[in-house]
Amino acid sequence: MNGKICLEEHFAIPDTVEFSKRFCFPKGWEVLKKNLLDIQQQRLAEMDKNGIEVMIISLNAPAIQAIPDRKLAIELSKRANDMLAEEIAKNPKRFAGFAALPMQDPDEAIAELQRTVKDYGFKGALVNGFTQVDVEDSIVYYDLPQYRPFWAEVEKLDVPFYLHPRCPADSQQRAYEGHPWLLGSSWGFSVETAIHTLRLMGSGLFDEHPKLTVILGHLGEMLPANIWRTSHRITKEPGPKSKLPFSDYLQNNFYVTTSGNFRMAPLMNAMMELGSDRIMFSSDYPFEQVTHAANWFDTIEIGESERRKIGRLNAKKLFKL
Ligand code: GRE
Ligand code: ZN
Repeated sequence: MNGKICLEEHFAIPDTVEFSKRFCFPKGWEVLKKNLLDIQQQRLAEMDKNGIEVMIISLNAPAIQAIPDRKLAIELSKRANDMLAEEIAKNPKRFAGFAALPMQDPDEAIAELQRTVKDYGFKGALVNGFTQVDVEDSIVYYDLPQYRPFWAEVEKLDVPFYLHPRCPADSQQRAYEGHPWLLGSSWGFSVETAIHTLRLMGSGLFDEHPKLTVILGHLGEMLPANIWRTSHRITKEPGPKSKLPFSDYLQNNFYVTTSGNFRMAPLMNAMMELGSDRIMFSSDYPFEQVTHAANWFDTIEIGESERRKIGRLNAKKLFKL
């Protein structure tokens, strides 16, 4: 399919690129590093080859969220966003961007989102899970009260917030001991992101801000398969503050992308739980190959109108492209 739009696609700046080193086999690092730092060469060639018209680019993970020093987190977010804006300006028909945000300081996060949306035309924000604040051993989730003004601004600006994975915090890794291969994108990423999402839902965030849009990658981080049961099995006091079954939030406030999950069964879960209007094609380049994502998506047995929606039209509408 030509004219595809994809939106979980990463780059790095020299200050953040090393954060990605632990996520690949040592022999793959030089190529991954090169592809993270490149925008106009290899990346564009991959897009041309695979029928991608527009790529919305975001900073690598966990980067800003794993910098406890507020001042440095603020400074690096700005640097990354400025560099991304410069690259987009070289080819604005093909590239767009999501802001990296210093969630360590909610007011600064608001200011940076406003700046990048208004001055640079960024399409929203992509944030890599919980943030460490002030000390290394800290885990701050965005359902906490200090983030309510931030969410109000996201809703007001009418831009989506992409909740991207990171690994569970060091202090939360006992279940993974002796099995480090489980920690990253193979499993830990999804568990961590799913819990964060359920915290947001259970905090009543989407009752307070019903127009908020959150995007999840990897076909919903396993949530579409389990969301009914999660609501159904809540038997603890105090329960969630939310008013609706969690599946309602998934259908009203969420989109999922196909990033890094090129498989029919989880796509079907997402289609049945959210509907094909709320699914968008993505690859997760350069951690995945655009060719792999596109070859899968272009040939799976779904209706052609669904392929058009998921491959292009849903994103076009959501991001006003
Ligand atoms: C991602 O950004 O989704 C990612 C990483 C590291 C490894 C795999 C992966 O940041 O998909
Ligand atoms: Zn990703």
